[in-house]
Amino acid sequence: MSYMMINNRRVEFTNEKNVLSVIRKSGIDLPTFCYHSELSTYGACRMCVVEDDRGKIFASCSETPRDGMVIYTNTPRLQHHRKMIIELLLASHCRDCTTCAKNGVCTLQKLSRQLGIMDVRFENNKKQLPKDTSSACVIRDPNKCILCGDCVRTCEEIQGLGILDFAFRGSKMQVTPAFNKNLSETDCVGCGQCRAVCPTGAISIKQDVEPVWKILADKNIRVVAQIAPAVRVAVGDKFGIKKGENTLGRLVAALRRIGFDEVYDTNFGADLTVMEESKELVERLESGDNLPLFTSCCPAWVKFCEKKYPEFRKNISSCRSPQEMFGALLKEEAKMKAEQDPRKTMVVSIMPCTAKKAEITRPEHFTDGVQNVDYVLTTTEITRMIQAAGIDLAQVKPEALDMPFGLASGAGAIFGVTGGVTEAVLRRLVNSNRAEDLEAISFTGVRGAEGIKEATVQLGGREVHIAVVNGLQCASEVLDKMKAGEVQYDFVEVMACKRGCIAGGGQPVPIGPRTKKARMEGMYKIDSTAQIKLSNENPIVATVYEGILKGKEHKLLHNEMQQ
Ligand code: HC1
Ligand code: SF4
Repeated sequence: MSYMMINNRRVEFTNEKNVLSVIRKSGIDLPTFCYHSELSTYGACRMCVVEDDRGKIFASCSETPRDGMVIYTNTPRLQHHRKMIIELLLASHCRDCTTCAKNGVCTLQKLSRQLGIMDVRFENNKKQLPKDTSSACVIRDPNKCILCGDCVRTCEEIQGLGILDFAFRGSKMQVTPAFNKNLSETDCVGCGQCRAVCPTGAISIKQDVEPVWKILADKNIRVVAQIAPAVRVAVGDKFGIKKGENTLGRLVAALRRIGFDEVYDTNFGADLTVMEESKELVERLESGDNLPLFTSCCPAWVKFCEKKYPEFRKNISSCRSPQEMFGALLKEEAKMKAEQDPRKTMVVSIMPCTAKKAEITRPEHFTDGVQNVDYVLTTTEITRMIQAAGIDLAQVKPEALDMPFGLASGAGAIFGVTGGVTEAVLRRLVNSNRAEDLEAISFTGVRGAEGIKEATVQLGGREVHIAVVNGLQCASEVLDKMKAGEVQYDFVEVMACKRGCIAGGGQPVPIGPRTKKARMEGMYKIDSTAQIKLSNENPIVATVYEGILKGKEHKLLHNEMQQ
């Protein structure tokens, strides 16, 4: 075991990739703007500088740990250095913190406070640039960019898209799409991962809070909420609730208090997706057409496939995503009950995802000309609404979801984590709720954080080859290999965000490795304590197939434009 001396204390290390990781392991939260363990090391912000015993100052993120190293992390020289960096950043930064989307969660703001910067000596004479509000998912404000490059590397290295890059030189340097285009003119898929890593308000979520307050106040509108699987393990973050804890009951109570008429579970929509997608897989396996079947619940992935690999468009499942299936069902139910309740029904989805904001506007997600889902609020937006209403989620007594759509299986719950859709479909096809069988499915290789996972299972007397992918760069790798004939699959699940929706672009930040782990564990815990494990064992699923859905399964649950 090697060791180094950090601030005169001995710290052991093994395979940490840089000095910064050893420092953080020792319990010191050294500040950085540009370091993320899953991205390449950029070393540009210089906030993580340390000093060695010979007075040399260096960036700890870019230095390999060596046995016997002696370093100091908070000397007067380092304090001066860090303060100077922040002052210079503030000198060319707009100062509208009170109205900024990142107010309270901005790293620049946090470090200014921590380092005791009370005044900025330099005047900001930088020309103000226009905001880019063209995307349905995120807003880009170049005036708040500190050029850390986190978004650039995330988009390139994790998503393989490279929409954003550095342009111009010196004091004119900017992060922008190529040719200074608006995001809506690029191949941006709206996943919001750039927003999730942005330390300031340079990239923020497109807000739908105001129109939702408006409909909540309108007595002629029945406002129905559906809550996505991954929201419940993240919405507690800003209320001091333990990371990864299931706060569904508290959230339901809070939504009722802020005016939602009914509150349902998107996990129920996921159960419907399992029913339809497993049927579709069996049909395609029998016919041999359009294999592999690609999942369709992640709109960022669907858009990516359409733009970058249009030759595979036909492989995407015709199933609507769970939020869309559920939205269509809720609108149909409202139509059938119009005589008893003449109010207009509007559906608001509470989602971890920014791309879902664009999904609801796509033409195939209208049924008979009516939009299935009217608004998407991210976990971050609903957090703000709950706070604005003066509600402390940690103090709210949990309440049950409304019926009839408040009952979902564990299979529906795990949609929020990479591999969950596949596991849920396999449960349906194996059709056994014996503990050994459920465990065997969970051990096929579909669980875990790797970007590409492979599994082979026996179904109906044949081997079914599966790939589970998270991150669009990994999706490119798989599709390129498929094109080259190097791999062959029958079923491919793709989620754009690393580890799935638990780390979606609309979730509360920061989303570090520990947060991701806690949220993943939280999702699996919901499943392990669920009384119903299989989607086809959810009694409400059977009821809706016999009732509202009868004869309308395709119209309501599938993407009509694709058939
Ligand atoms: Fe997801 Fe899905 S799991 S896509 O990540 O299939 O957003 O949570 O709601 O629709 O169910 C997101 C999450 C979510 C859908 C489901
Ligand atoms: Fe949205 Fe989930 Fe896809 Fe991320 S993985 S873009 S959160 S649907």
